[in-house]
Amino acid sequence: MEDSLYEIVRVRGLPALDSRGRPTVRAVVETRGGRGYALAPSGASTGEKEAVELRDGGRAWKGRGVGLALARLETVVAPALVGLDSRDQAGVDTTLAALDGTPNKSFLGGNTTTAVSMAVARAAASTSGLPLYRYLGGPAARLLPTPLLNVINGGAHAGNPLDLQEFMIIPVGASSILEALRMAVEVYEDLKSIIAERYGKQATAVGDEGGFAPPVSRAREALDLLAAAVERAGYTLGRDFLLGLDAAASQLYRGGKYVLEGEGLALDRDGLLEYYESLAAEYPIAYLEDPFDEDDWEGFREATKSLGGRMLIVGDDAYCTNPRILERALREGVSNAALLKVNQVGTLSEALEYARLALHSGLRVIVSHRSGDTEDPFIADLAVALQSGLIKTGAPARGERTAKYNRLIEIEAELGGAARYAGRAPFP
Ligand code: 2PG
Ligand code: MG
Repeated sequence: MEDSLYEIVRVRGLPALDSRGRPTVRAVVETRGGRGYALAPSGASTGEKEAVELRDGGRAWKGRGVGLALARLETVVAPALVGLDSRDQAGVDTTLAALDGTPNKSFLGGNTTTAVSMAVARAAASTSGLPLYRYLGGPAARLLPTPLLNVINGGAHAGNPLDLQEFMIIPVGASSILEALRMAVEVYEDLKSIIAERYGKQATAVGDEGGFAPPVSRAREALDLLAAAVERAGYTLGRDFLLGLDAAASQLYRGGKYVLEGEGLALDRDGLLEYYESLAAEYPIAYLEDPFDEDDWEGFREATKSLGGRMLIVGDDAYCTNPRILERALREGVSNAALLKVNQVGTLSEALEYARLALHSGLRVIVSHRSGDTEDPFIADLAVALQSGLIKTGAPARGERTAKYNRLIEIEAELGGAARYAGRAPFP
């Protein structure tokens, strides 16, 4: 195919709404021979070292407008990218970082750079005629990730008093992504019935990621609900399903203590580790994300030492998808898994570098959505491309979450007999 077809000829931005109704950036990139778009997602429990979103302030959109981000996309980014080869992702992303000129993408906005960077990859894929997962992942990309489905929401994502942010079911006993989703949906439906029976129908409203937000305050009550739902759906906990938690513990850390208001506890590092150990003794928890404050790497290390043999200890806010932070963490042996969110670092190339560093050091990588997300299914293709075997993208409900699951179903069908499902393999 002619090289010139890959040349970027036009870069545009448009405002869009995310799943919380807040404005975000859509980028559209045209090459001579194709076209790609992407939308930037947006977090609520953000890490300190994340790429910063550029927001207008003022009264319109309650201060969250993206007018300035779109203006810079048009006047600064577009003229610099036109003429570049869309396949040169690293070159494009280096240009974006140079144009931005800040350590945290605050001039262009991480929302701008993320959308543009992902749209460039899609434009190149579309020009090549390859599906995105194959363009990014090559001929070996055929592993469908095991989903971590957040079906009970707490913390910053819900209005209930639950301290921990996410309670996930993990359908490891399935043999395909479609079967995994069927099993998860059956449990999700039974979970809804059980919540309605125990707490009333008004308790079945959902939180930001499509999980239920029942009026429970203790982690054990939430885990009991999951166990009951798995059983009622006819599955065996520990065999068909494992469980996962995102403590998002930076949100709990106040004045040197981890304050679990719902539990009525204020714990030091050792106390919090004991709390996790006692939960792990009672439930088949195979995944624990951000168990300590993002700067409390000693806590992470101790959790990995004590629990890492039977579960993934995952750095999210602790690493912010930043390859430089991860390099340091790898030297210090902080965790055995790393979460990946492109918009935490602001370009696809940096996220890919982060994934390579982690995977080559034997860490598991989980490709993740944000609590404010969109109908863009980019991360489904990315998870298949990385062959990381794990994706975290919320409950099997709400369009911005199902967009990813539906894309995985589509990829699995396209691969046909060549498709593999990760299942239990990514877990210790
Ligand atoms: C997390 C994410 C996604 P947020 O903490 O892992 O589930 O939440 O996007 O709010 O940072
Ligand atoms: Mg997290």
